[in-house]
Amino acid sequence: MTNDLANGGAEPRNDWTRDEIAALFDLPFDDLMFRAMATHRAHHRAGEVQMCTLLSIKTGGCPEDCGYCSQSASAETEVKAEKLMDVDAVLASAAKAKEAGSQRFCMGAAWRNPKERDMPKIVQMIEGVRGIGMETCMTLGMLSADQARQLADAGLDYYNHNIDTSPENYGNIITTRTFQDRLDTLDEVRKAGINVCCGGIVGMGETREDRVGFIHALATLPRHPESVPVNALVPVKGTVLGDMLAGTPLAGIDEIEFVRTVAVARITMPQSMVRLSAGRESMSDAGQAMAFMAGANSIFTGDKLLTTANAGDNRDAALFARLGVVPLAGEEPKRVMANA
Ligand code: SAM
Ligand code: DTB
Ligand code: SF4
Repeated sequence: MTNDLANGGAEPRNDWTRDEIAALFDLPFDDLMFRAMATHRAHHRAGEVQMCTLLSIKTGGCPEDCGYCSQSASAETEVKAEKLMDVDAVLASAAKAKEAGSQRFCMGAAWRNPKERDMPKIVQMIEGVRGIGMETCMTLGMLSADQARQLADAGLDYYNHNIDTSPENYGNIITTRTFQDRLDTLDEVRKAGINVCCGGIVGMGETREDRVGFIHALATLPRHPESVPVNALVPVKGTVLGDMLAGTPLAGIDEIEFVRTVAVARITMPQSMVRLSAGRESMSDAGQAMAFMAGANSIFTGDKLLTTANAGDNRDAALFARLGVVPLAGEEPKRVMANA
């Protein structure tokens, strides 16, 4: 296996093979953790965790059929379809998040793709949130080249668009779009010069081989995503996967296997921010501590994700104090060059 430690601060690799990634997953847990910690320390300040806050700016009624999602019109959940929020309400929410110590404000819409009539409001939201001094992230579904350009011109720092799982497993989870559709939008985002936030979900009943394929797909993108969210499925009643996996503490994955996934993401994408995303609410403090040790260096703060509950500021503050973890000191967002 190639020695990623010898790589030090050098350029990350994009030529990982599936076998190399499978071999990382197979390592004895302490060896895997040792390598992940060493990689983390070579590229990041250990013990610092970035704080991001989510807001659902357009909730529910989504035409896509993602089997995990409370907001799909095909799911029978308690989430009601709402209109796109007003700009002022979004900015008030961002200001509150900033006051609570959050660095990045991530706005999510339950759309297959944004419509042209929505774009002026979206642009105002980006400009307004940047105006209060926060990094901006949006996740609005598929984008055309022109929409990606409009978002870039408004100053959007990051676009979140997840590949969610391995290419082989994708069709078992979502049928209304393809894995290639996701790659196409990621390409438009890159070409527009917006930083990429791209990850997925584990604990959806996938195999280890699917987790290998998921990390392999991310780590062999032409350029690694600047942010890699690793979500654990939050099982929501009325969704296909929620109903299938309800009642198990961390849905379909145990904490050790979850931490292994974080560690392999850290080793293969050394410069990326790896976000311990959905699912923290049902994780033990020890599980979260291991995930930070494995190289996770970003979280979602606050009581709510998009539609489901999150660990909350009090629990996070208590955990950070016990672990000696501090919020990442604010840094100017790095803008990437188009086609770089
Ligand atoms: N509609 C847009 C899209 O799908 O691209 C943006 C919003 S969507 C809710 C953002 C991401 O949240 C999904 O790609 C998925 O990875 C994650 N997500 C959604 N529901 C989840 C759940 N129940 N548990 C864990 N992650 C979830
Ligand atoms: C991501 O990977 N996780 C966030 C964000 N990107 C948009 C969303 C998590 C959603 C969890 C389920 C919910 O609250 O509806
Ligand atoms: Fe729609 Fe996004 Fe939910 Fe899929 S994950 S149903 S695209 S909101």
